[in-house]
This record gives sequence, C-alpha cells and structure tokens, in this order.
Amino acid sequence: MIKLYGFAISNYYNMVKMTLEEKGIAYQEVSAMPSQENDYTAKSPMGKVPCIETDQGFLSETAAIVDYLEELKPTPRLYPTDPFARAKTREIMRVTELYIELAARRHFQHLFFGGPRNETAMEEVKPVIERGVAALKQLVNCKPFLCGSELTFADVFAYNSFPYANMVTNKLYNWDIVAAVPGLKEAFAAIAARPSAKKVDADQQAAMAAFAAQKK
Ligand SMILES: N[C@@H](CCC(=O)N[C@@H](CS)C(=O)NCC(=O)O)C(=O)O
Repeated sequence: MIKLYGFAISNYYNMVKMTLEEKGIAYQEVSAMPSQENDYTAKSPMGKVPCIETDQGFLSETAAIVDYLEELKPTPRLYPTDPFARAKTREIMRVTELYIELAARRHFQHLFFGGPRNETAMEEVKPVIERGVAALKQLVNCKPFLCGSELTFADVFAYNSFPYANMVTNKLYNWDIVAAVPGLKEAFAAIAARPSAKKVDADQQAAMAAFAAQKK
C-alpha cells in the first residue's frame, strides 16, 4: 500500500492526498515534517513534504507524484486525454504553482509562523501574483471546473494553493485573489462538494486546531 508522508496542513500534501482519494487508491498516512536530517532526505531528497513510499521506492515532488499516480491508476483520470487539453491543464498547474503559490509562500513565515515581515517580498510578490491572476483569468473556464466539465489536476492544484495565498493577499495587500478570477469561487464550491475535498478539508481543519492548541 502507498504510504503518504507529511502533514495535513501542507497544501502540497493535500494535493497528493486529494489525488489518492479521487482515484480510490488505498494509502496510509505517515506523519512527517520537512527535515534536512539524513533519514528524511533519504526519502525526500529536498527534505520537503510530501513524499510517497511505493513498492519500488520513495518519490517526492508533488507534480511528479501526481503524474505517477495518474499512470498507476488512469481511471478516474485527472488529465484530459487530448494532448493539447492535457498541456493546457499543465499550463494552469504551472501558473498556479509558480506565480500564485510560490510567490505568496514568501510571506508564509511572517503570516503563519510569526516571522518578521519581509519588506523586499512586500514589493516583489504583488506584481508576480497580479500577472498570475491575469493569466489564470485567461486560462480557466470554470464550467464548473477550471478546465471544464471534468475535475482535473488544475483543480487539485488551485483548490489547495489558493486558500493560503488568498490569506496572504487579503492580509498584506487587502486583495481577494479568488474574487479576482471570475468563476473561481464557484469552481472551488464545486470542488469542495466532492468527498475527496471534504476529507482533505476536514483533516486539515483538525490539524490546524491541534496546531493552534499546541501553540497556546
Ligand atoms: N516542490 C515541492 C514543494 C513542497 C513544499 O514546499 N512543501 C513544504 C510544506 S507545504 C515544505 O516541505 N517546506 C519545507 C522546505 O521548503 O524546506 C513539491 O512540489 O512537493
């Protein structure tokens, strides 16, 4: 059985977990935090969360993991079969990760872990996210999902990336980036109604409550 290493607050972890849930692949969760210790980098060479353990060995990097899972269990598929539509799905995934998630992530230390505000990032992040949002406005159709009638990995990536990024933009730039993309709020509501999202969200909220209680 596949083992999924990480923790339920991690948006990347939740992308993989949602994929496993959507595909009905049996898995076991193993609690792990990012670490540069040898015993963890042996599993996840960058020391990041998530990674998975398969019969053939460990695999890290979310995009590589979800591609593996898609090939391991092609149905229900989360990439369109048409090559161009599949590439367009990946285009949305890349834009979401590079210009929304990774840009916003520069403020995570400050916003979620009490670090000092990064003034350089204050200047640099907003224009990057502005271009990401403009690109997504052009790329998604939200009928009801980001690429149309079927749930794809574009939904899995965006659904798990936007909430934290939106906390960042709301708090630091007074800007709601979900509202900024027409149809995105409704697309997220459609995704949230799926059992996979319900499971991921419930586990995430429980983990957040436990984290908050621990901090007190
Ligand atoms: N590129 C990685 C990013 C994963 C990532 O950044 N995970 C966070 C937790 S949400 C982490 O492990 N952070 C610790 C670090 O960056 O060293 C992936 O696609 O899986």
